[in-house]
Amino acid sequence: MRIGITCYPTYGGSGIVATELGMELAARGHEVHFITYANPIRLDPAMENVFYHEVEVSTYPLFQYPPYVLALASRMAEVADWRSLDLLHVHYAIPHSVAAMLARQMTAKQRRLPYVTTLHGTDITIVGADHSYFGITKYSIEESDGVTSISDYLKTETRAVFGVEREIEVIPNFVNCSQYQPAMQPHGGRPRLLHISNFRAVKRVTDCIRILAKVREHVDAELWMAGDGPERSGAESLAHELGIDRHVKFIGKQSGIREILPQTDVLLLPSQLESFGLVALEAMACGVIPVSTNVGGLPEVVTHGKDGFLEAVGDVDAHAARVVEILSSSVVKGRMAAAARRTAETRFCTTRVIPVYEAYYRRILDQG
Ligand code: GMT
Repeated sequence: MRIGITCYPTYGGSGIVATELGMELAARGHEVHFITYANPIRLDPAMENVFYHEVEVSTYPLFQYPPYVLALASRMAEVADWRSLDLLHVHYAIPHSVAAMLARQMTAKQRRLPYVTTLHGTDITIVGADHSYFGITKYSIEESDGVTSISDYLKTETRAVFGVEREIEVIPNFVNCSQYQPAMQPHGGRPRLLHISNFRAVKRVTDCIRILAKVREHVDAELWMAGDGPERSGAESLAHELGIDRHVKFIGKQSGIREILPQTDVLLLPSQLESFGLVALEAMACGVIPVSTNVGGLPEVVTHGKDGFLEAVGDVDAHAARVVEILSSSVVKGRMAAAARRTAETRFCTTRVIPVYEAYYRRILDQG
């Protein structure tokens, strides 16, 4: 198949899923065309069967807001025409689904160009639900030739928020279990907690600092904070206030997260909401145990007490107690790390999930 993929190319789970999906499809012999405003961070553009088409958004003094959707739709239609694309697959409904809908209309005389929209989270729960985008988001979802959601939770939420009745296929996020592997040897340093995110309010990054402070009452642990965003300076100040800044390392944005994960023991994910929690899955594949919140799609990924822990949002005492429970017993840690790896392998490996996407594309193409 010849597939056009559009996503947010910067840091963020939806762009990562789209990029990894594209590369996996390319490795299976499909021709994959990324149509984005910048090179997606995890994309290896030198890869066989992968092509990158930049969307240029020119501006003009008259425009208070440069019309990105129009530039994207034009580029999608152009690439579809030049490279005879079979379909477009857009990640994150806003505004990609609308651009794909326009591209489908623009090319309708020459070819059928169906588009699949994958819903990731805040495109439904926050941005799409906002009054200013509600109508167009609902319309572009209903118009899509196929709609997928990364969890059952998000499917249910989409129905509830938008009242859409159309079919929504749940295809979970995935991890490449050969690339994401547990460490061969224990890392040898102090027990190490890790948090990875875009440091937005929804991630509750200061909870990580409070959790570490409580954990340190029992275990000499340290915390690595990977990523960057608006809440970083607040987290740094809190670490200083609590007198634990020596034990917290802000390591910034990281593109090689699969090298970092195996050097850690526990992943902290105290988010207010996660429709899936891709980072929890990537951690589990590396045998790193997630201690996260019991929200959104996380219970579809983590089984409480077996391959991780799920606690209430904001209950830092409970999160800290779980971390101490893991770090205080090599038996508990070993059992849960192995279970986490097994969950990733048996339910979420690329070898299982990518064929589901391929079959879904074929179904959409066969409907034409
Ligand atoms: O909503 C966001 O935080 C952005 C979005 C993204 O594009 O990074 O994240 C969502 O998609 C990820 C990949 O499918 C999921 O793992 C995240 O759980 C989801 N975030 C939320 O639902 C808050």
